Amino acid sequence: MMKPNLCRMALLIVLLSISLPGVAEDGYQLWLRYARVGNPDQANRIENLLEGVILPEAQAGSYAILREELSRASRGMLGREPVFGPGANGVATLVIGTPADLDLLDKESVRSALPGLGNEGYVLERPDPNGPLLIVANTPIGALYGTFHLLRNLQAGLNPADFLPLSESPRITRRILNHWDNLDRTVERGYAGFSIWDWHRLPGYLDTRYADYARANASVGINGTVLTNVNANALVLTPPYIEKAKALADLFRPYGIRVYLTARFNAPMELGDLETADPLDERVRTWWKNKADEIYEAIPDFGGFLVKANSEGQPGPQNFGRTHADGANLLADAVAPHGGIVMWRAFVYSADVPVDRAKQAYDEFVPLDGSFRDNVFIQVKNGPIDFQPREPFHPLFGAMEKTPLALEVQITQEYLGQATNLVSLASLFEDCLDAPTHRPFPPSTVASVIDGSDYGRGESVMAGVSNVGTDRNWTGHPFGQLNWFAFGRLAWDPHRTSGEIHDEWTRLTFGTDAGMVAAITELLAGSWETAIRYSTPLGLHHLMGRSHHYGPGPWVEGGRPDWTAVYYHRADTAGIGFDRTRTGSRALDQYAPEVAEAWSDPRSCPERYLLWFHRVEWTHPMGSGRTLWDELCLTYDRGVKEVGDMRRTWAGLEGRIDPERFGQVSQLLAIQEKEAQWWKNSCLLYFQTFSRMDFPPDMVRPEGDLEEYKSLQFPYAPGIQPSW
Ligand code: GCW
Repeated sequence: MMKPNLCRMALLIVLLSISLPGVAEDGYQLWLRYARVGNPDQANRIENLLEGVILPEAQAGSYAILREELSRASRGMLGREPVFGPGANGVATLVIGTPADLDLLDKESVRSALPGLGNEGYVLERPDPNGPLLIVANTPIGALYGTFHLLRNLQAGLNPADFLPLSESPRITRRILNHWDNLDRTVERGYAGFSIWDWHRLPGYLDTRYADYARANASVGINGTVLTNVNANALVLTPPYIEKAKALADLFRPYGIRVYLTARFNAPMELGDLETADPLDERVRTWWKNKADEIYEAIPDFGGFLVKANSEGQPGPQNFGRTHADGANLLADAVAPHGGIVMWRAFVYSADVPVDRAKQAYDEFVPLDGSFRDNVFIQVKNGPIDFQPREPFHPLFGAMEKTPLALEVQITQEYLGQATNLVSLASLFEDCLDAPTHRPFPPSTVASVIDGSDYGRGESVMAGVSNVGTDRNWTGHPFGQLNWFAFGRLAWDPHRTSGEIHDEWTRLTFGTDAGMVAAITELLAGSWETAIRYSTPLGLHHLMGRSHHYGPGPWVEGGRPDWTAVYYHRADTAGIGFDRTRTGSRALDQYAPEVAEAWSDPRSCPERYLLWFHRVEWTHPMGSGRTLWDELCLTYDRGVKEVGDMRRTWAGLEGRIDPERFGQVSQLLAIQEKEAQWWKNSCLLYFQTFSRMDFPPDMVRPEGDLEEYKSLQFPYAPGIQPSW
């Protein structure tokens, strides 16, 4: 037994080591580090706030979590526990709860804000300048979200006087992580180790990571998690796995998080119960109804099913001569009595259909508009191909007036450098959300389509393919954490800007030193464009290595055409690019006329989309006055140089960031620079075989040997689906 004094000293040492600059941090705490506050004024303000905290008593549930979070925050930021209950002289400094829990209704302003807040919103205010700060919500979850908001702002160094009063509620009702996690713990397109779901030891053993995962999600408002891969395994629908999923659902519930599962369409057959999965067959309908009842019996707030059907080898209703609507409605009817939803993915395309892959989802789904049940969401990727470094927004957004659409973005960086490249996806998500669709009516944007405001709909969904794994820092690259954070912040409010998110995340993750924050936010602001420049500039897409998608592979050909690179860039001696105008695949016609018109002329089409929509000659004149070839070369070159700049910026932060994360990011940026050079060299040497033009003099000439680049193999690159 340690003596009490020793014990206190040990605690002090631990507490000090959490926050001292220069002490290593392993990244496990994510943006919830609660580092010791160095600024004495801010420390004072926080101290004053936490010296009389009133909140409902609870042994378990959301209020217990909330109380523990306040304790952690106080221990970290101040080095001591908050005072729960009235402080000295019986004074309350922070009061948290719902009107039912607390006698708060005498505060007129709070009362009037509450009806509009829904189940997840909150008010933060100090109605009496000398009185307590109030966090009021309609539910304990709302109170938890409000508390996270306050703690986030305090950690970021903000003074409550500058942000009070405020009230917030989410613009999107279901903010869901999609895990492409398999039951054997591999993660498809996962670059941060293995799945955090330890299926074998569930339900008996609950890894402490589960609660930390839930906290992290709740802190940014994520309220749903699809536990399993869309390339689905029917086993997850069997009783032992339902028990395992229930254990997670029970743990996540007080954090406001619901569990969802992926449904393998052929499950009634694969689990050995029926010889068909035809959605119109009565036995199949009964099977799914019973299955849904069984799941809801175990998990009363089960969110519903996510389905990938008739896509990349997954079974679906078309195997039985039925439509996507027949399939989606089958599952929707099964979960409807329990309030569940179905997220049916629009990521469908077939090599047997002789139509531009970019057009296929629209062609398939628009004719079905109006035939889906009310609890079906069609889940659409941000762009029409597949999470490429940059895509124009998907033409389905705004094109289905009678069917709610969910937006699916990819947080894991399958095509954006995986876990070795520093790329802010806040910029990519923002670019998509802000895109003007002109449909259903100007000024519609992807955000106003998916948050339901254009249609006056109450329910809405935004999904993000998770980048979380068993790596100590959760996301592999320390900056991958930003992309998880950004997803949550944008799903809560799709109108937030990437600049705000960068600033907030940097302060929470690295501290509030103004020079450091300025340097990192600048680095983040350019990082997405930089990655596009050195990999797929000017509208190029799908140039990556085969199957593992790691690194460049513009030469990939043979096999299924729409899985090659040559299908997309179409380079030959005459030119390069995919003609999607009326002289080509006519994919542009799937957009609203205003959009199609703006992009249809190669001379006026934004250069970022040029080769996405147009096939042009190598000498095509660009806005800069240069030829396309020269512009392409200089853009790749610029991308590489910008990674050099990023390295220099980071190197300049030595001593201002803890050595562990500083060292990790330094090494990763060095890898990123090599990979950027590899992309540039491979792509330019390859494309030069068609352009037959010299490299412009004002660039660093590509080095190396094309044949050697082509011969590189990566048989154990991470994230490949074992069955592929
Ligand atoms: O991006 C592609 C991936 C596949 C993935 C598929 C999809 C889950 O390469 O690994 O499968 O998209 O979204 O279904």
